Amino acid sequence: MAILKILQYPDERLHKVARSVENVDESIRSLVRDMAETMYAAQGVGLAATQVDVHKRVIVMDVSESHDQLRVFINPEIISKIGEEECEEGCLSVPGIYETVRRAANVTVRALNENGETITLEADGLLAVCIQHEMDHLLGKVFVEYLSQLKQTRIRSKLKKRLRETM
Ligand code: GNR
Ligand code: NI
Repeated sequence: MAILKILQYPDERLHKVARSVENVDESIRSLVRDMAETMYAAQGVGLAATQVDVHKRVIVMDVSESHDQLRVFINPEIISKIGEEECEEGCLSVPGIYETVRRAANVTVRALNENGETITLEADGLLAVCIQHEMDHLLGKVFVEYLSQLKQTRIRSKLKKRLRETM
């Protein structure tokens, strides 16, 4: 297992579009294990492969308080979206920034798990928010893109400044 480096906004690689996984093989399972280790180490509730510079449609997630309910979504598709809800979001690629985003309140997602089996899950609450947030990453979209241009500019300069200070 390995802890992977998480790309930090504004890194243009966060805007790459991920490709579908053709075969859920040992290399994908190895990626899933590394992504899970990376997510737990960073104390996140989800991680998309895009964030570790792997442009494949793979997501790991664990919204449980006990941190022992890992969920894996490969080639996820949203098959139904209901309602709207606002939630304050954060992102491991945009550290220290928390902003409110409006998304569907309830989603049904179909995906493959790490064994290549089809799973269907209906989600609401944080799980629904997280699924949509991670699926955006796979499309090259970061949550700050839902904010006003002014806020995006402020966040970019804040993070660039912080990056300079830590070098
Ligand atoms: O750890 C995370 N917490 C979170 C909180 C509210 C809405 C979305 C998230 S996802 C985030 C981890 C992350 O960046 N995943 O891409
Ligand atoms: Ni994120």
